[in-house]
Amino acid sequence: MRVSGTTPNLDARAQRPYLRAMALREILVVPHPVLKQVSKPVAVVDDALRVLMDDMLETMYEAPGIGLAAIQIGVAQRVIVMDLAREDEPKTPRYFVNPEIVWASDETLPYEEGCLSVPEYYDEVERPARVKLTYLNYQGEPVEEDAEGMFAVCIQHEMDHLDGVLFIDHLSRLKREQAIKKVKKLVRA
Ligand code: GNR
Ligand code: NI
Repeated sequence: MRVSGTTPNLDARAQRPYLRAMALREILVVPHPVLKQVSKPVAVVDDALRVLMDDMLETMYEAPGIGLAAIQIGVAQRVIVMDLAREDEPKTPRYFVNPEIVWASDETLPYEEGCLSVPEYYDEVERPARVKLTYLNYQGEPVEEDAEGMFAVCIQHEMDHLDGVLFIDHLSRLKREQAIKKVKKLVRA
């Protein structure tokens, strides 16, 4: 029982409002029109943007997925989060602000892709096997990096989202329509 007259510390967050819980955000699915929007470059990497990136990461882990673009939670800014670590490995969160591909290999790599915005549909997409990209990290520092394998697949998939392009847009119209039909049915259920 409390007997002292000191301020109760029932809610540390109420006393320290700068400590904010991360928040889960809703992931938009096809055929949501916002997914077709072209996202805008980020002007400055500040605390508000880091709050967005924290929320995106938590939403991605919960889904679960290995990458998430801001437009998938309805925010048209050029921001991506990613974690390619396996479940049994320590987390390796990564953040990409205003990413640009500055080089892509002629060699391509076919890979069976999925997308949190096209749930439960998977199909093969062929993309450059290696890319060189530039971006700003969580601290807003410029980075140049080479990507190959799963990293190359995922960053290209995510960067497509920033331009309103989904992996099913790389498939035949028939397959794309089948995928959207499947998601609509799933959403109804
Ligand atoms: O979680 C995801 N898995 C995945 C698998 C193969 C190729 C790309 C991806 S990205 C996807 C998460 C997502 O939709 N990101 O936009
Ligand atoms: Ni996706």
